[in-house]
Amino acid sequence: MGKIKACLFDLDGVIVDTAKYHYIAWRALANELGFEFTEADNEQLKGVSRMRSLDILLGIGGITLSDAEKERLAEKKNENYRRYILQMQPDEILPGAKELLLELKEKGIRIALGSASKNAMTILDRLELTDLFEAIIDGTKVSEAKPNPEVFLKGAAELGVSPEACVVFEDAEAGVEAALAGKMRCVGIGSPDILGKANLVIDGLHQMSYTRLMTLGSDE
Ligand code: B16
Ligand code: MG
Repeated sequence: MGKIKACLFDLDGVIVDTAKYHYIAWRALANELGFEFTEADNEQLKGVSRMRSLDILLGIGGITLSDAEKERLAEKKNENYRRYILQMQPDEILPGAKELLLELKEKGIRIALGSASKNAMTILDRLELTDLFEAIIDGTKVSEAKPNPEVFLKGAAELGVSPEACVVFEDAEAGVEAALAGKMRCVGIGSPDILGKANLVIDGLHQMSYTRLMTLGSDE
């Protein structure tokens, strides 16, 4: 295990909870198509790309559509979702996230974003966090979805840090798998039942610090 030089952060579920807005927008679409979409159903969409999310939703409703129609519905959902994220405020940043980013930056740890979202820039701007990230890799910059490690490997490359010196923070199982596939260490944010493959699982970034980060790769 090499020295830790960089941290790569997922966005939704790690820095901010946008899942609630995704849920409202996906549920509206499902209702329009004539079926229910529950909060439990929404769990399946976390960390998953927009088009894959739509496929899962249509599967729940037992609906088959043409690619053109799917594009139209994904766009419609996104327009609805953006109405919510354009109203977001910095106080929606999850506990401890900004404090950790500032502490790591001060200690010389390099910081990148690795998110599946094509709306990541809008969200970071609304939260006034954009300047804290040296590299931002989002859904507009990758061709392979998590668990493929592309998003994190691109982040490490843009920082000029080797994957072995990176730690990824992720709330989705596919994201943890992506980090490990990229030969990075990973801290899971959420339940050990789901994120058990991660090197460490915590409830949120309020439980992380520079000192604790440095213990990763040792015996913790
Ligand atoms: P968009 P992350 C993911 O973000 C979300 O968890 C997932 O629910 C969403 O479908 C995906 O972004 C795509 O988002 O529609 O904004 O492009 O967790 O990878 O930061
Ligand atoms: Mg996430």
